[in-house]
Amino acid sequence: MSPGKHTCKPNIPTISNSNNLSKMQSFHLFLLLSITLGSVKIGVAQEGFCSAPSILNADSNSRPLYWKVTNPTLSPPHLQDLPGFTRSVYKRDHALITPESHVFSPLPDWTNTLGAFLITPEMGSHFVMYLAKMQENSISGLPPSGVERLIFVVAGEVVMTNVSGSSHKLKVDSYAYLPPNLEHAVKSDASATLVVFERRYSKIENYVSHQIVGSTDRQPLLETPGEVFELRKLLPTSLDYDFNIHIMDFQPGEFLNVKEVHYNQHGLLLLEGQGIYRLGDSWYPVEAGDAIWMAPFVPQWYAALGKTRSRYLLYKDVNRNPIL
Ligand code: UGY
Ligand code: MN
Repeated sequence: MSPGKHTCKPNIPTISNSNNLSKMQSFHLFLLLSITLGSVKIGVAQEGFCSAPSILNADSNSRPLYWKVTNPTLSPPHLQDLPGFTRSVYKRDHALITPESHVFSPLPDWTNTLGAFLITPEMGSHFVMYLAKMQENSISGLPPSGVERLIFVVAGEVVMTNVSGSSHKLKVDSYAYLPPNLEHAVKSDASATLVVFERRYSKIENYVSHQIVGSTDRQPLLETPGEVFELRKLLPTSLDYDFNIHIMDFQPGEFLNVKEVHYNQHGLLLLEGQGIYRLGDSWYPVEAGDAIWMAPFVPQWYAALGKTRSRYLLYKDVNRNPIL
């Protein structure tokens, strides 16, 4: 049996006309029967009639960070030949968009870049979240006037330059926040994948946002009273910023203690690991590469499973009076 194959019940062959068997054939049959009966005995002894594929991935340690996001499992092996199968779901107050249903097309205003919009205002969100697959000699376009942008590198390497000439090399796990109307360009000489968030900046008097460049591993761990997950935030928590990106880590078996229901919206990209996401009354198995839209007030809860850390990146609107 090849590893990863799902099996149920041993397959016992039927014997049609045993009288006509040659000696050699009888010997082979004897061997086959011994092996088959042996496996029946093992099956009965273990009282496990079905076996499932191992969730352990032997070479997962040697892969680059966030490898799974750009090399997702398009469907589990036992469902690969099922026409039309997808785990994606689109409902009034949440959506799960899984990699086998991502649809890429040239990104307007960008060169040599394909984009897949995973969350857009048509769903009810006030922001967009998209994947941008940059190719050789690619260059970003600008967001519309008044719109702020955050890019996070999931694969490859890009260079971000702004109008004042400052230039930053951004590798996997690095990010840049660009305030509204700041002219900038993201360039790549080879293939690179970004997740991008954009929203119309919600301005309040006496506050203004600035360009931020950083990487997750340089962000401090924050207190999470009553929770066990590890939390980092990519942007300052000051009122200058109307959203933040949380990086949340769960060890297998850890889960959100609060069964959250709140006014904030979320856009989530699972960067590593797997688990169960509860959204409203639905419970979804999820894994790295999956994207989730959570509308305001959708009940939400996550439990990490599998053998490795779960890490997700989460857009959350903050610091603004909801009546604004
Ligand atoms: O901060 C949050 O709202 C976050 N804990 N939500 C979530 O993980 N679904
Ligand atoms: Mn939440």
